[in-house]
Amino acid sequence: MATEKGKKDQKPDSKKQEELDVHREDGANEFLTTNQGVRINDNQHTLSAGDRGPSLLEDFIFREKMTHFDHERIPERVVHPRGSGAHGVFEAYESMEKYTKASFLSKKGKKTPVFTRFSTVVGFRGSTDLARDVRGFAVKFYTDEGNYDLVGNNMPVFFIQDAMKFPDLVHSIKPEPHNEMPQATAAHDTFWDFASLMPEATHVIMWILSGRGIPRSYRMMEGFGVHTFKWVNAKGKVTFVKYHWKPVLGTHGVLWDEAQKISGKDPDFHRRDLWEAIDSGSFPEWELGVQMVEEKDEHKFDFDLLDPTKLIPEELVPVKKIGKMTLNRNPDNFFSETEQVAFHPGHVVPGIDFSNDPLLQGRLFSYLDTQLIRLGGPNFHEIPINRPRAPKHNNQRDGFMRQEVNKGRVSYEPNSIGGGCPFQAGMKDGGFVSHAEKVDAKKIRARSKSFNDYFSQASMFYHSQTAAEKKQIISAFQFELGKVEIEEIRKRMVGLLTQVDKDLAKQVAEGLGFEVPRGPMQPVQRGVPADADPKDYEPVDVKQKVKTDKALSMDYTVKGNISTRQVAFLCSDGVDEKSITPMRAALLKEGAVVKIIAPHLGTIETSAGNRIKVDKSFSTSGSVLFDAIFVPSGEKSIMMLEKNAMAVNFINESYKHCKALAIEGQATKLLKYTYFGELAKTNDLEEEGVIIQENPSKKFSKKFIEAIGQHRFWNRKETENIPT
Ligand code: HDE
Repeated sequence: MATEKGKKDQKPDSKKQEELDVHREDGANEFLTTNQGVRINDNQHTLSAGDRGPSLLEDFIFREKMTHFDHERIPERVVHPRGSGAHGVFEAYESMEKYTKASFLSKKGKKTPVFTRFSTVVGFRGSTDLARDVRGFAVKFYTDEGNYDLVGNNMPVFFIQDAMKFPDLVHSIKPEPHNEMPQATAAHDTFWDFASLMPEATHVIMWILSGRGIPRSYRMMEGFGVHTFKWVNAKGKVTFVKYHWKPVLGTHGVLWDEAQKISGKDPDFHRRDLWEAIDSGSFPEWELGVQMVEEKDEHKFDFDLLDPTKLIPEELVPVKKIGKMTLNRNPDNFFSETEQVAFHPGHVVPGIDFSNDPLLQGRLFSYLDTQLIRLGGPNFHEIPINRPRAPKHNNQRDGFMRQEVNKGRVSYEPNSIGGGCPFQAGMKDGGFVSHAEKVDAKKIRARSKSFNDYFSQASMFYHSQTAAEKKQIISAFQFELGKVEIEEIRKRMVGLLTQVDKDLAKQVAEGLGFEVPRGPMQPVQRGVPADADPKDYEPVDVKQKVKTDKALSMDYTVKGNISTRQVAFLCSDGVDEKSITPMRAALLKEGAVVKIIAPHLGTIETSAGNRIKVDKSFSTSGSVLFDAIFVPSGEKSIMMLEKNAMAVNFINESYKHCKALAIEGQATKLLKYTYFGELAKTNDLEEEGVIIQENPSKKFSKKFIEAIGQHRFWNRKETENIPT
């Protein structure tokens, strides 16, 4: 629940917020009424013939209440049903007028209200946040020239090259149709069957099976527009752009073992994390960046700019940061705002246009179409969260749930009765004009051969990862393919992996208990049109100029900021205040969140006889919900913790998951119960983020803070063998 304090910290400072205020409803200090405004006297009983008799049909109050309830649900999104949203503001760093006439990017310091929704793709609305999946990253800019939606993902490439394949992709990855299993995962036969027959999916699969597929937080993910878009300036000059959102807190992921446990402990982990960060005034921020390519350079790359399975390596075209988005207000109502918000890549403003990416072109149809069923008709743009801030006038009329009351006799154009209004806008008045691209072509169903390089960027991605990241990808493949029942599919997929990296394929195969299939790849029965020559669809091996790109590794990300990092203090009665107090103060100063975890809720008594509040008991918490763990000193407290299996498990599991640990004073006695206690006797584990301190020292908290700032110590050895 939002605290009163938190609410006040949130900043309803935009025009869009003022507009939403008109629609906000608050029942505080008001009478309960029907939808017609009639005050209700008894909300406990239906109207009946006597106190033991049948209910009466005339009970309009009951019927209205129940009918509304019966109709509460709307269809969830066909993809991306589970998500979380927040309001915020985008501020431009400088004028981009040279490249685009979009007004929200035209002036340094210009602020534009936004609503952003993050999502998983596959799981239903009630599924877990920590599924291994792509994350949606959709931003609606309420610009003064109309709404602009940048509907992206947390990965810069997609599974397929042509929109025609989207329903097949989604059918394969969703729960299987006969028994609706499994939930929120790609780890089943139909997805890997499809993927192993669609070599173009290999690149995005590498991303999903890396830490990007299991983010630490929505606030710690990158976002990408995926497709190449066009920017058009006032003179009509085109620049191709790729969009990037870079999180100020860095890009971080969790381990798969952790993700699975979080899904049990707190399936709302990402939703809660976003909500609490905003609620506490630690507003998440992302910088918007663009990679710009001049129109004349469209064909200068080893890949096709129109191919959504390819990225432009940052080594080739650097990302220019052009603004910052800050999310500073939680929604008041999940359904009204987060559920009803309707994004559409076709919501563009003058200065922004589409490339001919065949996936993007298909999306331009799908998003409007899907809202018609999801939100029940053509007037979804009138729902408050979807309304543009820019004035809206046209001759569209009627339809289910129309709210606008259009005045006058005229709903057509041209007209003389209405004085020709509303007018078409010339370019100087901000009228949208599509980029006049010359197209002279035959009407065909085909794909350019420049799209046929399926593996070189998948290899580039894999080769850009650190050793620890590669290890995670290998075990992710072993898990995902290990869930596949049909062996032929596993083998076919490993066959594809040989094209990415021979060693990767070998190690994955080892985990699956077979040898890498020898010889030429089995013929891939991938989608080849009936009368086409399969040779035209053979993968081509393009030697990319860029073999590795450090921007592709999460290890290369921003580190050192511990703001909002969750730190568990493991305590019991008798904990030493002199140990807790300075550590807590030092962490809070850096913006971290401290939680006292103890064997029971309520309070515990410190060695000095004071009582401190317990935030969570061991049974309602778990190490996987934290970034770092501190075990403070205190003889009695430690004696109780060493007998508590959950406390010892908390420490071992944090070590296993490569988290920063600080152990002080008498707490070092606990080391003998841990899996790294022996190691700590002979090795200095500080380099690996384990800070052990027998006697109090000022440097202690500093070292711990530095360790938390590293996010994780992925190189910690032999952690897989720790049983938890
Ligand atoms: Fe989507 N996608 N998509 N998608 N997509 C939807 O629209 C679709 C694609 C993305 O928080 C749907 O309103 C097609 C790429 C996000 O509300 C639907 C194709 C990217 C969201 C749809 C794609 C995305 C959606 C379902 C291939 C990254 C959630 C509900 C041609 C650039 C938006 C809805 C939100 C949602 C169709 C591929 C991102 C059915 C046909 C590529 C973030 O219209």
